[in-house]
Amino acid sequence: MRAAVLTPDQRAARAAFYERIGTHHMTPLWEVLGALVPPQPRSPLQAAIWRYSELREQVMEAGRLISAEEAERRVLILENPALPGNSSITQSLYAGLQLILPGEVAPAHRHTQSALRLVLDGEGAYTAVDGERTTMRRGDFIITPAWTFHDHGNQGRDPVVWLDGLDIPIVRFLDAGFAEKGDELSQALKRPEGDALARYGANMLPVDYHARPADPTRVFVYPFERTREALVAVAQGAPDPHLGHKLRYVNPATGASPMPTIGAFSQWLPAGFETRPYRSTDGTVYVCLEGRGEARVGERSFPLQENDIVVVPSWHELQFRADRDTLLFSFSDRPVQQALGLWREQRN
Ligand code: GTQ
Repeated sequence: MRAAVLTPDQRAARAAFYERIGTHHMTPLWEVLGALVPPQPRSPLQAAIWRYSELREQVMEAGRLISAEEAERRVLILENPALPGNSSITQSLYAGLQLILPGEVAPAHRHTQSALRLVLDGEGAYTAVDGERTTMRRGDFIITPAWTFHDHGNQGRDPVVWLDGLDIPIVRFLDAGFAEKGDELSQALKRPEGDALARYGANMLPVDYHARPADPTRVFVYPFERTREALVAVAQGAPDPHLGHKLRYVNPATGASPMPTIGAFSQWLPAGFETRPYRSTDGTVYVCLEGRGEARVGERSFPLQENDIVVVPSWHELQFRADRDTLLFSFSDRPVQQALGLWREQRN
């Protein structure tokens, strides 16, 4: 709406009109057009950090208050401070810290929401996806595609904590959520551990397997060891000024993101490196897996240590500084935006 000087009569006439059309469930576009069609994204979300060293105790306390079985999933949701009660960390994504104690089982279920896990603390737990287990090791990136049965268990001696990332807000927005429980607590195993990685993740595919473009990957674990090895090798070269050494995880059968709604990335920032200011339209969750440094988001600055989680809303300017060799995992809705022709980035 262009600013105009109104007489009191004009003002009153409009107010009365707005009230009258309100009874018909209508409202004037010209009062809200600027907010509906902004010149650039103005995310209502806040940049924020969750420091693992401060939160670990709270996660363990949850373990004393409720069992994994009773909770179904014992998770502390990471809520964006600007949207309390909304169970989301960005507009489109959910994140939470899940705990499973030795001997526990988180029962089998499936849902139309897609999930990723990034293992942070402790070893000896497993996730089973569609009848195959994978042992969870720190830094492993594990996915449970939409509508695949999954359960978690811990046969080791340590409490195990991982970060969950799900597309819950996307599915909620689309009113497309379905879920069901499995017949058993832990699903029966159909294949030995490592089967999917061997069949789909060794630069080969089963001879008669042809993925459709939007199919999620059958590789459901991306072992940290391999990720790290790749980044260290790549880091022999010159870093990108804005991104350091950054790779994206893919479905090896298609080259697309592992799951259609969530993109995931891993990046290496050499000690002493500082990234140039960068912004993109995909609000992103970063996890510091190794190293230490600082994330600057707009006017705010967050010191980063191992297992700290930072959310950077859409179109917020971001700079990292690495005080030591630093390895960051991140995830966002980038594949959704790219499929819709919406994704943009800006390098300053
Ligand atoms: O592990 O299946 O954080 O269904 C939220 C919903 C984890 C899971 C979450 C879930 C799960």
